[in-house]
Amino acid sequence: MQSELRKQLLNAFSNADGEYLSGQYLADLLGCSRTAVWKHIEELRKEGFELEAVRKKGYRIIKTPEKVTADEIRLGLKTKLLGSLIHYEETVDSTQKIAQKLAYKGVPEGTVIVAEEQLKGRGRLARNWHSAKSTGIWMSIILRPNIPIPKAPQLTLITAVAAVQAIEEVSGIRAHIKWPNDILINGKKLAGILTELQAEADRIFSIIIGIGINANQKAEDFPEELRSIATSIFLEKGEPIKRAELIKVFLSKLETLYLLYLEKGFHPIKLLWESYAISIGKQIIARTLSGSIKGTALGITEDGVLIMEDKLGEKHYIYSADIDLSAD
Ligand code: BTX
Repeated sequence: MQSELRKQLLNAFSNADGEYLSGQYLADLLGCSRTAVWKHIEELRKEGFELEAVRKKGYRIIKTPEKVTADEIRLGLKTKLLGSLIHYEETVDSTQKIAQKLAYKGVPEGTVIVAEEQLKGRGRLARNWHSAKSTGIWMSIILRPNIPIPKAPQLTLITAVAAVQAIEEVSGIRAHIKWPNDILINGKKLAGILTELQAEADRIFSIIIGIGINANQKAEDFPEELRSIATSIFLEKGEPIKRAELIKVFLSKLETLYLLYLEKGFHPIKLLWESYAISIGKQIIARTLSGSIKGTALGITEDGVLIMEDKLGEKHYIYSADIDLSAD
């Protein structure tokens, strides 16, 4: 986990906006020795940051690495809640697993767990999520909203809106949401969301939001069986993006929407969500654990539940399902 001193140092560099900061200024600001400042600077260099040091002027950051380390995410991060703690690892089984352990230990709300690579990335219903090294965003966020358990799936919809908004801001690509958790572009999956709950009796202990965004994968980075159904920002746009930048924008959008939700409820999110949704008004098949239903997707309720109408005119309320667009 990132130290408080490192956090302050990176905040100082991001506030300095490319200007030099002297060793003495940093030591005073952080309340440590100049040697301690120098040690942190050396650690940043080892991580791949390029820092210029000029006598009588001080230090400034001239280049950041293409990684998603806590330090790189911290630099210029504008959120107050999300990313209050950032836990970074090079390789993990699943960031969800680490998040669950940390949540039980009582880490603060907004803690973010991020990795370069997942060996056992998880999708819904024990499916796999392919998470190739240093190509995508593999991240979990711990939230502790004071809401009733049945409302927890709304967090998936909030996250989907934040992801679409962040992807558009960073890459210019307008993706769409397929209820409940798919982010698609031209019918291919660009990102996925997995929301898991830790609850005791009728109280939510924490909600762990897992998000995987395919950022810089080339076709060959996906296994054969995914190539026709998965895509990445790079494949759509033809150029790579800075993953840490996308994370920062995403955390900032998610924080805004989350605080709006806590204050005003789901309604404003519903309106935004509908503006990005693709399946509404279309013929779909909802595959639920108790069987498949074919019909028209009418929209979502004020709680985020999908409403369908079958050909006999009967309405169905879908709480959890995989959705396919139907041919007829
Ligand atoms: P899902 O169940 O909706 O989608 C899983 C399905 O998506 C797989 O069965 C496969 O067909 C397809 N798929 C697998 N990997 C990819 C990929 N990289 N791109 C596109 N399609 C793929 C979606 O579940 C939820 C995914 C959440 C992933 C995040 S990553 C950080 C966090 N940690 C973790 O283990 N999971 C979450």
